[in-house]
Parts: sequence; structure tokens; C-alpha cells
Amino acid sequence: MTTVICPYCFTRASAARLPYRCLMTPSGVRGGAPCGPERDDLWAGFMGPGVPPSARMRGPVFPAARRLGGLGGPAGGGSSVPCPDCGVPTPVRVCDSCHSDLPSDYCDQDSRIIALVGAKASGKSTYAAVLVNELNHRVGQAYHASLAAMGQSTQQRDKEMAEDLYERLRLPDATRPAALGFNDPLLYRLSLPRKGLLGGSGTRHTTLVFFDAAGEDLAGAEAMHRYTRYLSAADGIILLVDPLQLGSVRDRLPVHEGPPLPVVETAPQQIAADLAAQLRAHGRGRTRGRVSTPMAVAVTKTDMLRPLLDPHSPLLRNAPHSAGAYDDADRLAVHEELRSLLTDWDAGSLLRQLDLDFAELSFFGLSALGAPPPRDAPADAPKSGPQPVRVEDPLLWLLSRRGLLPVRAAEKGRAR
Ligand SMILES: Nc1nc2c(ncn2[C@@H]2O[C@H](COP(=O)(O)OP(=O)(O)OP(=O)(O)O)[C@@H](O)[C@H]2O)c(=O)[nH]1
Ligand SMILES: [Mg+2]
Ligand SMILES: [Zn+2]
Ligand SMILES: [Zn+2]
Repeated sequence: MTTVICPYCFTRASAARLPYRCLMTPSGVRGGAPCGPERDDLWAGFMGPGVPPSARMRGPVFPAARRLGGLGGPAGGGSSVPCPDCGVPTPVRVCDSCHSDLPSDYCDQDSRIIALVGAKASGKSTYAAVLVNELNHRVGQAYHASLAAMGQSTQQRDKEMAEDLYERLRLPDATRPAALGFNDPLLYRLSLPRKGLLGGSGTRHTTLVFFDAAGEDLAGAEAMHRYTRYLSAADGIILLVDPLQLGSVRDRLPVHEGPPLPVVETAPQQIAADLAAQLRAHGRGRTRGRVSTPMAVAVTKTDMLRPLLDPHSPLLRNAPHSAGAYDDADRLAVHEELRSLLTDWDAGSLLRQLDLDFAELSFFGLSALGAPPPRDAPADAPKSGPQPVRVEDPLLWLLSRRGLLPVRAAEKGRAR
């Protein structure tokens, strides 16, 4: 049975039971009258007072027909079902709890929610745009994977982001806070080869749900509250940490050629502590109070750290991905390198906070751009375009933990 999680209200439901929305298309059959719009108060209530009265009138919602034994019934989303009133088939499924429309292929596979958090200007939007591009090209090739944006809003946003970053070489604007309207989730279908036990093969599809929240909305327990349902439904969390926010990194960096250091934002240990408190309050805590949600902590902008790194540091090159397998020894090398850097930075306070709060923790280092933005044009990408390093690692780790990727295990006996 396929379980889907609504990417708007995060209610879980069986795909086969999701209601449909009639599209009110004329049937073309003489005498067949199309359905008219109806007030959707459930949806309007969920969206809040910002929805104008005219937008509340939407296609009527009707329940999925019940089929005994679940055989031959409406599968996930793909198939269309005729509206009981006008008889015209519709493929549109809606969430039973909030009546948000789901992209037509959303319900065909299980969904995994990956939460992306980090202080303002830690690099979330740049990271998300570059990650999608890498998954579509270099990383997708290595794993024979493909990533498809689902639904118009994700497709539109990806197109605009890619044009800005890769063609116009413009960095994303600051993300608008949720108070100015809820940002839509980013929805993708990730397809990976599945090796059958008996040598058979096929393709396994997974829905990935991301949110690119504004840093302001994560700066403090109260602001974060808006994202509680999303964070507590997450299968994995990627916490982005801007090293340029850490006092000892700022002090140690040589007077550099890049743009001036960013203004000081919410400390990453504050975000980690608030996040852990939210998750614990929603039952994601475990014995000894540590949170069970897997946590990928990624230090961003590693291009700026070059002067502080050994020339052989694993942070300076991409993971191998040889033979389409995720290399756990390589992950551990990065993890250990970052643990040792973080022990040193700001007296290890971020590291201690994370160790106390999270049971499943792995550290990563990445650079979305590969080089600092030009000094004279801080809102631009480097002249050569983004040349990312290790952007895919946190997501691949989270997927590999869920058994979605082949893994080349690290040698036994190595420290974790
Ligand atoms: N050196 C370097 N700077 C980066 C990199 N990625 C992002 N930046 C810088 O960080 C700034 C903020 O990046 P965003 O991606 O907008 O950050 P954000 O976390 O989405 O910020 P909010 O939306 O305001 O929360 C960019 O304008 C760049 O100046 C990188 O890979 N290397
Ligand atoms: Mg942003
Ligand atoms: Zn919903
Ligand atoms: Zn109808």
C-alpha cells in the first residue's frame, strides 16, 4: 500500500483513499452539463485569510470509490476517475485533510520528506538550486538516477532558479518569510534502479519533498513553530551551517579577496537547540532525550575555508560514487575531518550541542558555488558559474540510510 504525506499539511494517508477534484471540463457530449464551482471552505480555512472569496470557489471534491480487497481499484494518482456528477474523468487528487491539490503523479509512490534548515544567508536557496542541477547531471549519471520536478509550481521555480544561477549568474534573493505568504514545497520524483533479489531489475520511484524556508522563520522557537509539522514529519533533516558565522573562523581567515564577511545571524547552535526542542515536543525524542530524526549537518561555503584546510583534505574534492555506490568510508573521512574542525571552532559549542540533542548525526562540508562570489559583485555567482563540491553528500546519506541507494560499506572496526 502506498502511503502519501500531504506536502502542505503533512497528514499521512493511503494513496488509494485520496478524494478527487472534478476539473469542471465540459464533456462535449450533447446535453451533458459540466459541474460548477463549489465553495471549498476546508481548503480556504487551511490557506488562511489571504485567500480572496473568488478563489474559494473550486471544482467539487468527491471521494475515491471503495473497492473490495483493494484490487483493481484506483491505484495511486496516475489514473483518471469519472466524476459522479458530470461523468468527466479527472486525475486530480486532493488531500482529505486540507483539500490541497496534489500533482497528478504525486500519489504513485511513497514520499520522503527532507527538511532543509539553517540561519538566514547560510546558503539554503543556493544549495537547493545547485543540488537539483547536480542530481540531474553528474550525480544522476553516477547512480543511473533521475529527478523530475512535480507540479507546476516546482517546475516553474526550478526553471527560474536555473536561469538566474546558471545563465544570468545571479545568486538567489533572500527567501521571503512565511508571514508574507506560505512558500510552496518543492516536490520531486526521484527514480533509482532497483536490483531485484532474483537478479531482476526495475525502477524505484520516491517522492522527495523539500522546503526552502526563509532563515527568519527558523530564528527562534516561536518563528520555527510555523514549520513544526514539516519538521516533525521529516525523514531526515539537513542543517546548513555557515562557517563564516563562527567567531573563530572569522578571526582566522586571512584578509581575503572575496566579498566582505556576512553580518552575524542566528547562531547555528541556537537553531539546532530550537529544532531539537520542537522535535522532542512532537515525539521524535528517544531514550536519554536525544532526537531520533537523522540529522545531516553540512558546513557550507567550504570554498572560503581553503586557507584553513590541509591541501589533501577530503573537503576539497567530490565523493567518488564509483560503480554507482555510496561510499561510506569517504563519508566517514569527511565526518571525522569536520568533527575535528568543529572541536576547534568556537570551543566546540556547536558540536557539543548537536551530540547532546541528536542520536543519528553525520557531518558534511560542501560548497554550492566552488568559489566565493566576486568581490565587486557580491550578488553574482563566480564568473565561471557554480562549480559545486560535495553538495550531494547529505542527501545521498539520508537516502542510503533508508535503503534507497547501494552502499559500499566502510571497513569494519573504523571509528564512526
Ligand atoms: N563563498 C560562498 N558563498 C556562498 C555559497 N552559497 C551561498 N553563498 C553566499 O551566501 C549568500 C546567501 O545565500 P542564500 O542561498 O540566499 O541563503 P539562504 O539560506 O537561502 O538565505 P535566506 O533565504 O535569507 O534564509 C549568497 O548570497 C552568497 O553570498 C557558496 O557556496 N560559497
Ligand atoms: Mg533562501
Ligand atoms: Zn493536506
Ligand atoms: Zn464533475
